[in-house]
Amino acid sequence: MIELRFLVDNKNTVCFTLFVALVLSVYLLVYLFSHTPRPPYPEELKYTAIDENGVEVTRTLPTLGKEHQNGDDEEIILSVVIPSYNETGRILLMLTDAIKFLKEKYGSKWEIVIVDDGSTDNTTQYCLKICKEQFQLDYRQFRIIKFSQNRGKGGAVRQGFLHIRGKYGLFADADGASKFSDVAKLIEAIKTYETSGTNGKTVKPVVAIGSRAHMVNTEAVIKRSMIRNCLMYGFHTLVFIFGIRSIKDTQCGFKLFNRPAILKIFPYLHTEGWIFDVEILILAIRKRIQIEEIPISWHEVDGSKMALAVDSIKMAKDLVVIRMAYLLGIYNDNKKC
Ligand SMILES: Nc1nc2c(ncn2[C@@H]2O[C@H](COP(=O)(O)OP(=O)(O)O)[C@@H](O)[C@H]2O)c(=O)[nH]1
Ligand SMILES: [Mg+2]
Repeated sequence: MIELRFLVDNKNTVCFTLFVALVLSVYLLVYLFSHTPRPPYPEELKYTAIDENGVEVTRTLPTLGKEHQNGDDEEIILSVVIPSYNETGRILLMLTDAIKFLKEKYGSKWEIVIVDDGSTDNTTQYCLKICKEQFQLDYRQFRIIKFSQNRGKGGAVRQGFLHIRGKYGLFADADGASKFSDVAKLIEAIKTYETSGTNGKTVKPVVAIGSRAHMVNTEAVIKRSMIRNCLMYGFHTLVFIFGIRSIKDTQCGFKLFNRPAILKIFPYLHTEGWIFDVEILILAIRKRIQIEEIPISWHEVDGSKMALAVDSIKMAKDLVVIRMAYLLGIYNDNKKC
């Protein structure tokens, strides 16, 4: 009898030890794969632009929340952050569309911040040239942050958002896949929900994300390669399993935030790769920030920078890491990165 008891106790101890070892290994693994954005190099805290005299200048970037401290204090309604990696071939069309809309809608109360993520095709010089010669814009409307080393789309968008001045901030892809004027729909959606209180003044954090979910059976999606569509469905399933169930299109590169939402999300964002959109949404959900998904126009543009196989595997891995890191407390949504 005593021997039997000893065996059972021993079995329980072994099971318990195995369980603890498993939890520790998972923790260690997630910890090892978790990500902290690298601190910006000094040159990444500056922007390049054209001054009033048509001369190229490099100046210190304003800091989110403290932008009035360095005299950068014009009223800006909409800031547009464009992550750009080797975009000399695609960005002109996007900028033409965006600038036309911004001028008509907001006069001079807008800015574009291009984040050149270590391009090797002179994206910065190309953008400065068209900004000066084609659009005649100066530093009040058009700024470029140049990274000396590639960080990934998430890292570029994060760095851009930490240095904008607008009441609203949009990030949009450089390929012009979305119709820029659809930003008006996103702003309307945010305006509907952001004020609260009887005086209608308290501004709540709200996010409006462009969505292509209504296009699933349209030619724009069917025209994409079968492999890309398969990977897209696989990815959506994984996103669903790992916790985002209320949002149909997490990956659309056209998302708008009001200022309270920007302050609650971007300083806390860890992910610098393609999957950063999912972390933005996880943070918004955890912080009970309202998210509105708005159907927008979208078309496939050639020249994608995604390496389908490698980037898909990386995205799947990063998705699991983000989810687990929040679950295990490795990522803390109240600690700035
Ligand atoms: N910052 C940064 N942006 C990138 C990188 N790769 C792509 N992008 C930008 O992300 C946006 C979407 O890229 P794209 O290649 O069109 O991706 P797809 O539409 O998902 O196929 C574009 O504005 C790109 O310039 C990168 O490594 N770093
Ligand atoms: Mg694209």
